[in-house]
Amino acid sequence: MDQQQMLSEFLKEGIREGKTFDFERLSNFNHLMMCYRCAMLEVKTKLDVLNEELSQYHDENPIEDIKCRLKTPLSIADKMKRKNYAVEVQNMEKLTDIAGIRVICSFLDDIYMIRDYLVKQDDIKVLEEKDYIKNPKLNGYRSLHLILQVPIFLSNEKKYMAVEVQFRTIAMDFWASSEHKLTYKHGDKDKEVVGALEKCAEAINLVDMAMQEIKDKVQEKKETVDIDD
Ligand code: 0O2
Repeated sequence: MDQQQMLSEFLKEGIREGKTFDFERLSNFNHLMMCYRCAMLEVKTKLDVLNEELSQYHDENPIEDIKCRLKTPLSIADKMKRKNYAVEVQNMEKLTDIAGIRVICSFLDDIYMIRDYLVKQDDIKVLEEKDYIKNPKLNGYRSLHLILQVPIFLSNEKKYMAVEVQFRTIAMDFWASSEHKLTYKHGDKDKEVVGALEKCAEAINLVDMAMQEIKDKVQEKKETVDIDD
């Protein structure tokens, strides 16, 4: 899809309402999407740097995977409509999840360790934090969500952009992506399916906690051996 098609997809609703397509809008839209891409790169680099350092000094990689995505124009427009914003470029920055990063960690404690290291960096501001691990959603969804604000430095502009970061364990990610395919996006509220998914979320949570316990014991043993040596 070329950039002009992307914008017209985004502005479809506006155009239907009789607004005209113009190149200034196209250029503003493209500029903003580029800014979101840059902000996503900034945060991804910070996470890569932390993972690199932590892997060097602990013999484990706390981060298993990092996935980045920019919302598609259609999904931006859909969300704006859901929030009752006019589908216009100047309203895009009211959404805080156009740039999104998903950080998949091995263990529960890795999530909070990486979170703490990330938010203490002095160019990062936490705009919002939702801990769906400590307070899971009713359907069983677990993840730690942060909305961060980061500066990006362009040739003649410094701009603050919002980036959503979701932290999950591998097990939580397995549940969330399966649930996403099965119900989340099409709003299927079949009681049996919802109940079964809730049970799976509970089982997954028990596995995450058991794995954390094993990790703590292994760590403890290692420390005792190190002291004895
Ligand atoms: P996508 O396609 O993943 O980007 P809102 O986004 O306005 O509906 P809010 O409060 O802004 O709600 O966001 P919240 O609750 O922090 O969750 C936003 C994102 O978290 C979603 O983005 C999903 O990625 C994920 N999420 C939240 N709840 C669930 C859930 O029950 N199941 C699954 N699988 N994912 C969830 P998007 O934009 O909806 O979708």
